[in-house]
Amino acid sequence: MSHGKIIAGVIAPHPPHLVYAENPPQNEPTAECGWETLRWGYERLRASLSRFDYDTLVVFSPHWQTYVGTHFLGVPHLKSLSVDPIFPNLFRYQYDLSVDVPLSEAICAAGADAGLQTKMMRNPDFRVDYGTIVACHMTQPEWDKPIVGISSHRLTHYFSADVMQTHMMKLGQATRQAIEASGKRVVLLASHSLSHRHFTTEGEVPEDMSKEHITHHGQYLWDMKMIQLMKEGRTKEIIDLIPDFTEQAISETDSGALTWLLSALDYPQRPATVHGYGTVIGTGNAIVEWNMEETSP
Ligand code: 2X7
Ligand code: FE2
Repeated sequence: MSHGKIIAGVIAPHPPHLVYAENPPQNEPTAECGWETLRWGYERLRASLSRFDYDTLVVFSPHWQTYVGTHFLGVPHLKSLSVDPIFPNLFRYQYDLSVDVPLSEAICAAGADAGLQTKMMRNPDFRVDYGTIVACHMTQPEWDKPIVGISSHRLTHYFSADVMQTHMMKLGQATRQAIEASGKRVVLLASHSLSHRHFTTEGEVPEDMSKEHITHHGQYLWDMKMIQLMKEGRTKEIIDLIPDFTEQAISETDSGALTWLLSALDYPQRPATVHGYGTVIGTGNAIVEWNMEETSP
């Protein structure tokens, strides 16, 4: 069977602050407001995706960190409490989610065929990380679609960003091939921030937006450079810049999420839609969509 398709690829940032400020029933802490430019960006993303049918969300998370290979969620149903270890005051979220295990297994096997170390995660008591949950919640708060969860193999830290990129390009290609063979229509989420230097202290009222700004102007310049390339469809240049961006802006691209996404989309030259940009505790975050169903200009 074929005709499977990636209908869109999205950079879907995961600061827990965004879920906190939305006040969904699953999250225990409550907020008055906050980070609206990003939350409204997610509203625009949801409106854009709602124009198309799809079966599964495939999400790559920097906060599911694995040191031997890439792991995939492999349990059909996962339900528990997810707590952000740095911001337990903001994120204590009761999740209840379904996993598209057949697609997860297919991507895992395609990665292994491409020479990567891959493994299915079969522990029914596994705690799903907040990077997965926040990106999925903000994209599809109804949780009415199954997900595939992909870990971040910490290659940048063991080796270098260049080694990470060679592996994640293969994983992206394997992801695309497995999706095409599955017959499913899929949205990919690369769950990550752009520049990632954050403040080391938090104000008394976390959602006090008078305190929110980028940590350092150099980070902002990097974020704007990368976003401009996305808007112009210059994705191969983004790949070339990821090692420097990762080092100089301490970007969460160290996780491999963006390299995986661009490779899975086959380095799209169509302009990306930037639904929103904003800072969260000093980090730079953008919601960016490459919609593959729209006719390219
Ligand atoms: O994981 C994160 C992040 N990437 C950015 C900002 C704040 C918290 O958590
Ligand atoms: Fe993060």
